Amino acid sequence: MTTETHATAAASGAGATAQFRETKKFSGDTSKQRVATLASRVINSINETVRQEKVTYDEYNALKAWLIRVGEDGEWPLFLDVWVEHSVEEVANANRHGSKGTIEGPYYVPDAPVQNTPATLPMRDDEPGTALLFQGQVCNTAGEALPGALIELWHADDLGFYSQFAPGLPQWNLRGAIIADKHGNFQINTIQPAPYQIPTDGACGALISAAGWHAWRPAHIHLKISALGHQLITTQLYFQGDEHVADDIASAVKPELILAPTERSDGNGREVTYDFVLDPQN
Ligand code: MBD
Ligand code: FE
Repeated sequence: MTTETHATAAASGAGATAQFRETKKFSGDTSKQRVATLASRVINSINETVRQEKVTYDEYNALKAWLIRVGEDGEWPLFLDVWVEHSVEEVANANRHGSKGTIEGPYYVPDAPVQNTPATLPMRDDEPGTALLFQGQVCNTAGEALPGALIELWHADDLGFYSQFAPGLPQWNLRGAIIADKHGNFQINTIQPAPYQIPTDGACGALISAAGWHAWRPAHIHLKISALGHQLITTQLYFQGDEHVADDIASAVKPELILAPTERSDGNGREVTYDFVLDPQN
């Protein structure tokens, strides 16, 4: 039987690349001046590194071979989201006053099944992992509830794999879109995800092992919170006590994003409350 444990870097990379091409539309109207500024700064910083570190032809050719492999493995989305996106998010959200955002990463899929609160994320009958009740309220920066706010969430399973990017998982496993009630409240039943390991058999894994780094992201739940007239926030929530909270390979943890779930009194797993504050649309 094919299960998520048979995931390969190349297959999940191909999936992430296809998803990006399908869903991320951007206008190609950046001015010549802007392109020239950004491209020359990046190129200059590479040239500076070469001069300062006296990079050899062997090292230059190893870089060339590695870059070729990143493309072959479909790992450009993974590489960029792990090592670059955090600074883009920091710049993009610098002027917000509401809840903290963080990176989206490569595994968001739009149009997950919509449910009203209280909801249970789509999952297998025997979905492994500790049950988690995730609940809270969506408000504006004035503290007023946002009725009908949309909470989209997606996360890895108890083995650290995402549906649609690893084989053998139902299409919408552990992915959903939940509509808050008239008080902006939501209650979502799911399971606690496992920490995520960057695939070790692809180009990014090769870089990580060649550099002597580790390949882990702390366990996390991805979210997009939106409401009419407000700025959508893309974020992630982590779990207190996870050893990788302090050294996320993707540099995407912020102290405000760490959950501390408690045991439920009915013995049914754990529960945690987290409220979201959305900034008004500019
Ligand atoms: C993930 O699950 C993720 O969230 C990021 C940012 C990169 C790789 C895998
Ligand atoms: Fe993730």
